[in-house]
Amino acid sequence: MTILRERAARWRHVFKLDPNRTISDLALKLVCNAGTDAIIVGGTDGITFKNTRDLLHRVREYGVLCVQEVSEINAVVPGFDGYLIPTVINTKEARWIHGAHVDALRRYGDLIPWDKVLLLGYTVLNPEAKVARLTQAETACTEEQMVAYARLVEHLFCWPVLYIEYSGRFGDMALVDAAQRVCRKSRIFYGGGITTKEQTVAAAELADTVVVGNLIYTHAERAAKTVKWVKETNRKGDQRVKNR
Ligand code: 1GP
Repeated sequence: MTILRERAARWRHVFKLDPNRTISDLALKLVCNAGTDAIIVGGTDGITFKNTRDLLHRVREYGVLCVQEVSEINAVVPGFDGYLIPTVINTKEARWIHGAHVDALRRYGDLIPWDKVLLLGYTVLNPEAKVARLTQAETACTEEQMVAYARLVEHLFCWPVLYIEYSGRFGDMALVDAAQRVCRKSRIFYGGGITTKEQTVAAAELADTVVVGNLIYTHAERAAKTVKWVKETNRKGDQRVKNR
C-alpha cells in the first residue's frame, strides 16, 4: 500500500465534501467521476460519526480515493483511504495547534495507522469563515508574514503541506506566490472561493494542489469542470514533485 504522503505528492486537484451539507446523488456522481485526485470528507461544524460514515458509503460507489479530514475525534470513521490532520499556524490558541492532537493521541495513539496519516499546516485567512472564528485565527497577512509561515513549515517544522485557506472567498494569489517561492519540499494547498475558470487557473498556476468545496453545492457541473482546468494548467516555476 502506498503511504498517503506519497499519494498526496501527486494531487493537483481535490474536492472537499462536507458531511453536514446535503448533496444530491447527481451532484455526487458528477464530482466523483470528474477525474479529481481525491475527495476530502470534512468540515468545521456538525460533523458526526454517522454523517461522515454515510457520506463515505455514498462516495464508495465510485472508484475515487477518499480521505477524511479529522476535526472531531469522535467522528473518525474506519475505512477511509487516509486521514488528514489539520493544525493551525496563525492562531495563538494552543488547542488548534497541538492541544486537541495530544488529547487524541493519549486516547488512540496505539491505534493510528501512521502510513495513512498526513498533517496539514493551515493558515486560515478569511476572517468571515467559520473556521477562522472557531480557531481565533489571526487572518491579517502580508507577503512577508506568509513567507515566514512558509519557512516555518518548510525549514523548521519540516511539514509536508502548507494549506492556504480562504474558505468561502477567493484569496490573495500574491500570498500563494510568496509561499511557493520558499517551499521546495512542502506542498502548497490552496482552497477558497473558486467559482470561475480564471480563478481555477490562477490558483493552479501557483499552488501544488487546488481544493474546491463550496462550488460543488451551488454549481456541481462547473465544479466538475475545475478538474480539467487544473489539470490543463502547469504550475509556474520548479516542476519537481514535492514529497518530503
Ligand atoms: C474549504 O479550502 C476549502 O476548506 C475550499 O474552499 O469551500 O470556498 O471552495 P471553498
